[in-house]
Amino acid sequence: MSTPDPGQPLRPVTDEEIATFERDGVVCLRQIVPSPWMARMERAVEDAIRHQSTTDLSDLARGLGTPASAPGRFVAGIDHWTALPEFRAFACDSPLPAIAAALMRASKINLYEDSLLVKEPGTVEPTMFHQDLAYFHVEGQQICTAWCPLDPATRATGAVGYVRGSHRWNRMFKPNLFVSTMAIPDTEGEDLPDVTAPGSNHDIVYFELGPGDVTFHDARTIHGADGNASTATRRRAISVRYCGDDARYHLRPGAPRKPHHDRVREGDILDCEECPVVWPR
Ligand SMILES: O=C(O)CCC(=O)C(=O)O
Repeated sequence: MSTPDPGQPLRPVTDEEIATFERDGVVCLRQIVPSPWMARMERAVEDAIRHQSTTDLSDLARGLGTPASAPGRFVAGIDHWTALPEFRAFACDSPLPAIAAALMRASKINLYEDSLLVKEPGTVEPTMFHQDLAYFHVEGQQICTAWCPLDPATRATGAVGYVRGSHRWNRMFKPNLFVSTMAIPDTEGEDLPDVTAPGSNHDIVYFELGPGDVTFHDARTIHGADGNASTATRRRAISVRYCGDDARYHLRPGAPRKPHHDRVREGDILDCEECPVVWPR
């Protein structure tokens, strides 16, 4: 028997999955990432938490006035791929770029960034609903996030919820502080309404996932998550953000910048060392 290629999805993306992504702005792809990746990334995540600059978002939330009595922490980090070979391999060499290309009908995929999002058991901090695009210095229709859990993500442990169809609202909302609805100062856009408010009638879908499952959402799709109410189950996830052919740099006032953003000009194509082409390969 031949060994499966770790760069290939376990199965093809179906036409129905592509149609769902286009219609809903999110799709759940079950059992598509080969399990060796997940085992490899479990070790990499522990290394990143131990040695890298992750941010304790629970501390941030508590600084912003959230009561501080829970044992859990929401630990997050960004751009681990730039320093850690395992994260680079996951973002560049795993099946994720090919899946992003299929879903966005793109002939070329650039890596924009990765994020680590760990909610330890007993984390009270929700991930406030937000739109990823508001944080990205990029514009286009073909921009998405792959959200890959390393543990069971259930409603209790902090599964992500997505407002179906919100990618088509044609509205841009200010980015928030992730654990607070407070907007990042000096950013542009509308204030995001409370999409979970009783009577607001939004169609919010939560996918319960396990390792090997992935959701892909459009960068304009509004999404958020609860804390992790379990007493023993961690909720570790890696998000990888990809852009397709039509993406161009678009510098957004107030949104956090990466060092190379000082060198880019409005409308530039992304291709560069900091935003590498990862598909085709
Ligand atoms: O993991 C979370 O809690 C939120 C994830 C998210 O917002 C994202 O990956 O874009």
